[in-house]
Amino acid sequence: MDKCRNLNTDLYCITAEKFSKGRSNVEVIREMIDGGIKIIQYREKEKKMLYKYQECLKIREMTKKAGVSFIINDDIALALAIGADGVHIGQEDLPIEEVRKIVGEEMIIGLSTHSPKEAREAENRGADYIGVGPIFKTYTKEDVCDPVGLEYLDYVVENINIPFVAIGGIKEHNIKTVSKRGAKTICMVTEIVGSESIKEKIEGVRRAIRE
Ligand code: TZP
Ligand code: MG
Repeated sequence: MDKCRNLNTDLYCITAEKFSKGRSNVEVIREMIDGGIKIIQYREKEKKMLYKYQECLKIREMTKKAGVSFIINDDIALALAIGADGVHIGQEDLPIEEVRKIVGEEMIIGLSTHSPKEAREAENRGADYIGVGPIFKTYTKEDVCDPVGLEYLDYVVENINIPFVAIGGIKEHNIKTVSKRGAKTICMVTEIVGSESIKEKIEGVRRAIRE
């Protein structure tokens, strides 16, 4: 089966328990799955490893049953330990070739990129998909760079031949700006996890893309 099949989707959701209105990641992910989300990334920077491992084991079971791809941010060991579908790394993590040696060919590797040069390198060096952003200003990520703007997205749409996800400050009210420029898969953190009803928000966002 094509390991990247679930990147062929409209929304890619990422966890952030501190913005989840008191709900656990397991509860949030249950709602995402019920809302029809096909790819989910676990991104928790401040939790202890044992807690993350235990939480991710549960999420792995839920996502597997539902046919949802489960990606772990940053932590290759955690991704391997729980049998994730993929790992998402940044520009300052291990070189992608080293990550590939560790995780093998079957695991998805996603890489965050912020410029045309980084996007071309990611493609040449074996990333399965890239993150493109932050498109707009975001307060969710702490060490984030300035917004890269829509011009970088235009570059990727025109020139890059692996799947990509647009990310950063994307909300229901501005998602159409991003989708109409050619981003097929859009990543959102707080807009989804911080909404009162995750299912209704997903429906609203999907409506906004279609309008
Ligand atoms: N990488 C680039 S921007 C970002 C990440 C993880 C955070 C995006 O969060 P939000 O809440 O969708 O702006
Ligand atoms: Mg990272």
